[in-house]
Amino acid sequence: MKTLRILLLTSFFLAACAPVATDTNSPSSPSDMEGADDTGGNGETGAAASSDAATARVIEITASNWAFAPSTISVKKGENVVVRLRGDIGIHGFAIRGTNVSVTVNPGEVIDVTLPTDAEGSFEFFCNVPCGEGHKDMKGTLTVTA
Ligand SMILES: [Cu+2]
Repeated sequence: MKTLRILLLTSFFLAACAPVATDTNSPSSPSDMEGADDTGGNGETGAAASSDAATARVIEITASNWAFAPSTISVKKGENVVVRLRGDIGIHGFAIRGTNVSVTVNPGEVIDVTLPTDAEGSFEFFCNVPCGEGHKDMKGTLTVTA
């Protein structure tokens, strides 16, 4: 029953999307590349999320006991940046002061975090999960330059 329902939903969406895509494409320019991409993207689940990560600059940060590596990262204001947080040893948090960024990463886990780059300045990032004796030293600096 579940499969049937998904099939019905999928075909409904495809049926609903197809005429819209054709209508918007035909009068303007049939060879429009953006229109072609949109039609393809609608059929894929999670296409929006993966295309975000595809256009962003990815900075890998590893969290272990008791440090982030690297502990200083620098980005441009307005730049599309994703921090790929990789859990190595221990369970740690990754939070950026003055922002709503706050995630927890387990050993072996990889979490993508979109960096807020709308404000210039120096922002401390730190572990906000009590993780042992080095917890309070587990911090770094995010610099957003003009
Ligand atoms: Cu900690």
